[in-house]
This record gives sequence, C-alpha cells and structure tokens, in this order.
Amino acid sequence: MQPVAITREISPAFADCELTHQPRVPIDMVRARAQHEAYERALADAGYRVERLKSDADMPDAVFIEDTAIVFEEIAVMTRPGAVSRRGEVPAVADALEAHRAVRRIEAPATIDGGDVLVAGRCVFVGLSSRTNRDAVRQLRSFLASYGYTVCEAAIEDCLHLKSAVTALNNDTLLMNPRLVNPQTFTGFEIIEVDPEEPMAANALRLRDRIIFPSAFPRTAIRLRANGFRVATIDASELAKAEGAVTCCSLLVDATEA
Ligand code: CIR
Repeated sequence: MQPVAITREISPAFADCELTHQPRVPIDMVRARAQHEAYERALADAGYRVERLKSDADMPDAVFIEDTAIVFEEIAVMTRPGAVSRRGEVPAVADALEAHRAVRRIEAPATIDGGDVLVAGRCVFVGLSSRTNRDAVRQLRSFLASYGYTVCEAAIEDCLHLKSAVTALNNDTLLMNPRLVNPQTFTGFEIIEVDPEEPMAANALRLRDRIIFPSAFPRTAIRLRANGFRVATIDASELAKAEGAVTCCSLLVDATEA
C-alpha cells in the first residue's frame, strides 16, 4: 500500500510565526510556498501520496505539522504543543490521522512538540525543551508501553527541538550535532556528525529509500553520501527563517492501517 505524507499549507499569517533562537527577518511568501511545493514534490517522487491540509490566518506555524502529532506503526499521539499559539493546529490533524491510526491525546499539564520526539526502531527519545516537559514523557511512555518501545529523555542545549540536534537516518544511524545534545544519550547507535561549519544540519528527513536534506548544508550532504545514503536536496531557506527544517513539514504515515 502507498505510504502517505500529510502536509499543511503555509498560513497567510506565516510572518507572525513563533521564534525562539532567531531574529525575525522578512519572509518571501511566494518563495516560501514554492519551496514547500518542491518539498511536497520530493515526497511524491519518493512514492508518498501527499495529503495537504488547509491552514488559516489564526495558525501562523501550521506548516510545521510535525509538531502536532507523533505517528507510530500502531497509534498516532496528538501533542499538546508547548507554544499556546500552536494548540489550535491539532484538531484538524487529528481528524486526518483518524483515517490511518487509533489516536491518543497528550493532556494538560503535559506539553510536547513532535519536533522533540525522535523514533529509531523501538527507541523513542524525547527532548526536554522549552516546548516539552516530563509529564509528556510519562504520558507518551504509558501510551507506548504495550507496544515494546523504550522511551528515554534527552537534554538539549541552544536549540529549539531535539530534532534540531539529532535525527535518525535509519534505525541504527543518527545524524547529530554533538554540541547541541550529548552523544552518550544514544549509546549503541552509529553516529554521523554534521560538518562543524553547518551547526544546523542535523535535521534530515528519512524516507524509505532516501534522505531529504536542505541544500544549505552541502558539506554534511557529502558526509551522508560518503556513508552510502541517497540524498535528495531541497531549498528550505524561507522555512528556515521561521526556525523550521525538513522533518517538521510532514507527518509520514506508513502503510499499516488502523
Ligand atoms: C515554532 O517555533 O514552533 C515554529 N516557528 C518552528 C517549528 C519547527 N518545528 C520543528 O522543527 N519540528
């Protein structure tokens, strides 16, 4: 069965996005939309059926759909985003996911962004960040207990989400900036480090047969290719101005149906 990638259109209010580490700079909306379409085309080229949800002027960050849910083989977990401005993004994504998975919901006082959840095989790492707290780790662990996942906390520094610091290239290999997260948290994994001149390059989107990766990080792309990964590059420069990267613009739903 064809895998699905759920994306969300860029809000007309994108310029009012949340910013944590970067200064606000003008975003070229025409370019941002073109980049987002190219991203969706890259997903389609890799065999995904792209299902794009609508957004609205009251949800500036809606394009970063990854933060609203965590999709596992067995269930989907709806988040309670750490930024209050983003909580209204969740219901429409839950409606879309209900067609594919049994849906569970993170409840207050827990907060969590999907960008803080790294899944590699049966290991789930949760970044404790300005968006994600320990109540969320506990709730996620209880949802996953019967499916054999191990849920571990990870401390991060100087970045928005855990997946700004580390992402999975396959079930055994991680792409990491060791200045943002402690490699010892990930014992047993092969680690490829980003090029030191590209500190924000640790966010890569793992698809079935390739990695989608920002063209802004050519040195790290060379490292990925040298390690045998097939890399498809896209320009995500306008999305990066909103502190977004490649994992955050889709939710990948593999073929297992609920
Ligand atoms: C935010 O601060 O929530 C958005 N401007 C960026 C979210 C990026 N999300 C992600 O990398 N998972």
